[in-house]
Amino acid sequence: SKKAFIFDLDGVIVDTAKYHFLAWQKISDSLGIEFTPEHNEHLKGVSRVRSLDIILDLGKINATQQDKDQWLKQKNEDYLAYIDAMDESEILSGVLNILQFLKEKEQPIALGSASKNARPILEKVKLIQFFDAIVDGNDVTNAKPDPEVFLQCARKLNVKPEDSIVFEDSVAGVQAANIANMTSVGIGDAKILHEAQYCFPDFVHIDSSFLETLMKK
Ligand code: G16
Ligand code: MG
Repeated sequence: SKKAFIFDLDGVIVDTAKYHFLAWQKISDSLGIEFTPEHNEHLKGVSRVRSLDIILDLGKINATQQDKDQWLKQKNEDYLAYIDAMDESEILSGVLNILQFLKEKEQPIALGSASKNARPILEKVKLIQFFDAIVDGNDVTNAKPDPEVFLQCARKLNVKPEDSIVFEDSVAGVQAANIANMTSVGIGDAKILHEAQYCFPDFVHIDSSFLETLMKK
């Protein structure tokens, strides 16, 4: 039977976290806030607006909405300059194989991301044609772990939540999939993603027999 295969973007299809980091670091530096790669871990899967608030909290900075809007605009402009330089070489290992396999098996595929820049990124790395539905930061009001983003994906694909499979690298995203009553597959460290029903270090470790098992369920 047909299952919905739903992919997160950052940390699952491409590693854009490094570009978010560089763009946030520039803002932090200009404000005299120390912002480390470790701090950046807490911004994964978190919206742009919420990310700025977390950084300002770090520096104990109170800012006007006008200032915040300016920094958000600057951050996105810098981030988009990195995105503009992306190409297919930035697709994470094993991702292309999995997408091709699922297409051959005529399984519906969706993207479920918090990013407002998801479409241009998929276009840059030339993967957009694989996706039957895209739900991103422009479509949802409630951030992960709220299941809204993944439930919208299933609805668009006309598949029941319980027949949907989510690939996620963030704890909040795994929780969102579980709350949605979907099968959660963690991509990353199994200790961190212990709430996921299955976990793999990357897509290279996911073989076709595992995917076929999911399809038969
Ligand atoms: C991604 C990143 C987050 C980023 C968010 C919003 O989420 O993990 O760090 O803050 O999108 O991105 P933008 O500023 O482009 O709207 P995901 O859900 O793809 O992992
Ligand atoms: Mg992610």
